[in-house]
Amino acid sequence: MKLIGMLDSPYVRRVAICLKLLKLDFEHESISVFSTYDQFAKINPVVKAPTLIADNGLTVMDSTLILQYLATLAGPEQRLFPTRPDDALRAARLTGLALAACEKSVQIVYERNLRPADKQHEPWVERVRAQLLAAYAELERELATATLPAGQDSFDATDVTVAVGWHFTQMMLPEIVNKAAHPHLQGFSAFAEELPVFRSTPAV
Ligand SMILES: N[C@@H](CCC(=O)N[C@@H](CS)C(=O)NCC(=O)O)C(=O)O
Repeated sequence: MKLIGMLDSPYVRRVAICLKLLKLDFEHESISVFSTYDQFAKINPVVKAPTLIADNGLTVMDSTLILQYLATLAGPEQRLFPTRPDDALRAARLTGLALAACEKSVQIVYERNLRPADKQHEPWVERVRAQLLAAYAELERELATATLPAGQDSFDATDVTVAVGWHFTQMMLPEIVNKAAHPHLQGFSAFAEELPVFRSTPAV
C-alpha cells in the first residue's frame, strides 16, 4: 500500500500517523499537488492529496474515507473509530470541527498563495476567517472538558485529527488563530507533537 502526498497537508499527515498507529505496512511518496502536478496526475488524475494506492492497485482519495478503509484492515481490534454510539457521536463532533478548521485554513492559504493580490475578495476571506475561528472556539470548549489520551497507544483518529489540524493552522496562520486564546488545544498539540509517532511523521 502506498500513501501519496506531502506531510505539510494535515489530511496526508493524519492518514500517515493513523497508518503507523494501526501498524500497517506502507510506502510514502511525498509528491506535491502543486509543484509536481503532472507526476501526481499520473497516479490520480483528480490530483487530491492524500491518495492511497491499495495493494490491488486501486487508488482512493479523501482522508476520512481512507481511514475508514484502513480500519477494516486492522480488524475488530481497530482503535481508530469508537464503536459505542455515544463515543462515536462525540468523535464525529470533534472530528467534524477539526476537519472544518483544516478546510478553512487551507482556503485562506490558497486564497493568499494562489490568487493574485488584485483578485482577492475580502468579504469571502472574512467569512472563511470567522468560520475558522468558530471551529476552533468550539473545539477549545470541547477539549476543556474532554478526557484526553494519556499516550500514543490510546490515540484514535479524532485525537490525531485535532492535534494535526491545530498544528497545521499554527504553522500556516498563527496571526489569525491566537495560540494563547486556545490553551487546551495548544497544550494537547504540544503533547501530541512530542509523541514518537508524531515526531516520526513531521509536518515539514
Ligand atoms: N476532504 C479531503 C481534502 C483533501 C485536500 O483538500 N487536500 C489538498 C492538499 S492539503 C489538495 O489535494 N489540494 C489540491 C486541490 O484541492 O486541488 C480529505 O480529507 O482528504
